[in-house]
Amino acid sequence: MSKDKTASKSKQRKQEVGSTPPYGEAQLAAGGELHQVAGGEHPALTTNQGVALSDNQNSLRANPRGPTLLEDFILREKIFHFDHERIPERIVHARATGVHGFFELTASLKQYTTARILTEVGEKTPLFIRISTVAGGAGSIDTPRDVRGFAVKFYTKEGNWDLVSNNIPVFFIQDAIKFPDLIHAVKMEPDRGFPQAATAHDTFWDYISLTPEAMHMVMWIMSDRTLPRSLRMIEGFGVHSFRLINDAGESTFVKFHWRPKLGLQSTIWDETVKISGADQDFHRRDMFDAIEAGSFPEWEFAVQLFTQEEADRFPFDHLDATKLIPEELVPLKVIGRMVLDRWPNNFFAETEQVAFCPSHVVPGIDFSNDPLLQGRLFSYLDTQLSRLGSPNFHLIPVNAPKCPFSNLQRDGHMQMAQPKGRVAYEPNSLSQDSPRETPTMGFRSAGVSETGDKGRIRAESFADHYSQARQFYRSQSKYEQAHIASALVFELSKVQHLHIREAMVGHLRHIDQDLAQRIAKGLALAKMPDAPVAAAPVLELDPSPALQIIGKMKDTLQGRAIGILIADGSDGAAIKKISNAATAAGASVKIVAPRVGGAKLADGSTLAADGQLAGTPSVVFDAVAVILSNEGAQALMMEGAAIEFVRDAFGHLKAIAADNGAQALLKKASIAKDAGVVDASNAAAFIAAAKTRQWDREKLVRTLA
Ligand code: HDE
Repeated sequence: MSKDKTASKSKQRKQEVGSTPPYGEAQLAAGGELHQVAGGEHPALTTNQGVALSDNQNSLRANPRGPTLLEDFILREKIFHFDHERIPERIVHARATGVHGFFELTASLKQYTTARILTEVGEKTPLFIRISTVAGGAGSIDTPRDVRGFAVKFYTKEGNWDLVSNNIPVFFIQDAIKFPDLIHAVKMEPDRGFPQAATAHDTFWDYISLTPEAMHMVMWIMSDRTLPRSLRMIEGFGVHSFRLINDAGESTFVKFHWRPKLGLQSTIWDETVKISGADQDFHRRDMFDAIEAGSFPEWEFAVQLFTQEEADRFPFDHLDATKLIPEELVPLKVIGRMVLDRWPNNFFAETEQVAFCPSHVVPGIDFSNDPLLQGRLFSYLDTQLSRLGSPNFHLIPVNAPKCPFSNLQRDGHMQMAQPKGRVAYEPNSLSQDSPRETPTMGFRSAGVSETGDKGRIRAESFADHYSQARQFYRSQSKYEQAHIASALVFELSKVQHLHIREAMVGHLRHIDQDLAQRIAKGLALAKMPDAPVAAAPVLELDPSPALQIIGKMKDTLQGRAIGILIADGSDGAAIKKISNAATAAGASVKIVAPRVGGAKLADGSTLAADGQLAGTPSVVFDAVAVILSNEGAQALMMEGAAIEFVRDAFGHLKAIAADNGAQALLKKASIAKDAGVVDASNAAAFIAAAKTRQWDREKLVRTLA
């Protein structure tokens, strides 16, 4: 039989399967595979050269059961493109969530800067933000104990400004030359390829124990700051000092801060571990859901402004990225707001290909001499070339400025622009419209004079490694101190080498003797290790309450989630009462039932569930209600997931509302009554308790260091 005949025969064998959704116009072929046909709103499927495909289910074969032909350019192009779909992931900050939004200036900094984004009140500047974890690969979980990157690209009228920040205001190291070692130490150990996205291993703590300048950052990463409840509830910090320059050419130092409108909120460690199992995309999904629901996350943008003379009086060097400037010393001035309101069209095109560089600043903003920042100014451009493969990465839509831009740079891989004319140099006399300099408005650096001897010398003013670590620890509430201590015990218990555990406890002695003792006890050390020599005396700095999380939590259900566990026979009115009260308080409400189709309520109606019990544990909620009939409770008492639902809510210090029927389940889970365990009929009491966490309960549910 000729090939032509085979082809026409197989065509004849296709049968129409109708034009109903979700198939659309479709045919079933003889092999049983479905062919969806272009038409209506569906355009023709083509190759990248625009050639329409007649069949996207079968490669070209010599005969129906024969070898595939090399001439099949359609197969070749499709698989070729697929094989190259991945680009190198970021060496750090590979895992992230990206969102579009805008910045609106509410107070002008005209006195300090010429940057129009900081002087034109009411002006809305589009932006793209990418919030990341640091250590894990692109496919790692959203919720390891880790710093969060907080990188914002402002598409200003004067060019792109990238403020590439973290959710912690200090950093591990003082000098860029140490960064590759720090990252090699925290990443999975090279011989064994684990652990993924975790600091709790020998190489990380080995490096840290030999790097006293990291101690302040260690206090921050051991706090619950690294366990955010939501990316909508974290702060952002530019970390380094930058400079603002005004039209007289005068410069002022500035630190940048982002403060979440929903308040700061973290989870606790046991909860985080369980969230990681329940939903690996917990933060990405949370952000997606919020944007989809039109509940747009918002941050205040604030600055700390100070002069060289003021900086000279600080008891630390502001050029040292392991130091922060307490708000009590230099208050924050709120100058604007950021609203995130649009999810990207395509994760890869935008979140993956967005390229941030701290060196992207606009006229009126300049750098300080912070040696970490100086190293970053070099590093990021380099990384974009290796990831995106071309010096033309600025032409990718998410990276391109939204203001006009033109220069005489030409060519290179993946050039998308088509510059006209014969002139690609400057100065020139042959072109009437080629780009030229802008002496008054163009970018200018601060006129700072530099003196001193060249050399590899760390300034003595960088030598104090413990004072701000102590200040941070002592500024925390007792609950937060216990969490820091317990995190240290947890992490160091995962370290196999005793001498590393001991070295860390030695450092802690400089920070706080009581803390060192708690850790030594938690690790069952035989004796208290010696403290290492401190390069500078440790100062008693005033406590800074602004460094707490609990103090910055808001008593609110805005942006939070309530889960209501029901089963067959539950009381519909009781469910409605809790649900209405929670919704009125700003929470989103989800019904959880043993079957996703829902439960048959006492009145015979069916209430659909948003989540099935086994896949929707209480860790994904901020507070829970349990509404059960006696029979429903009896059934759920046999269900491990139901017992854990209430036991975990209790263990994670959350409010629980329970009706009469649900009491049996609470009893089975050994839940003792306290201020956070309320009767479901008292919706107001439940809402009040749900807005906070029951910190005093914690001593009953776990041993903290
Ligand atoms: Fe980064 N950092 N970093 N970093 N960093 C990168 O750039 C680097 C540092 C931060 O969402 C990389 O595009 C060096 C401090 C964020 O795409 C890389 C040093 C702070 C992001 C790089 C630092 C940050 C990065 C990896 C020491 C807080 C994610 C991929 C001198 C202020 C940006 C990339 C995004 C990403 C280098 C230290 C924040 C390799 C050499 C301090 C938020 O270029």
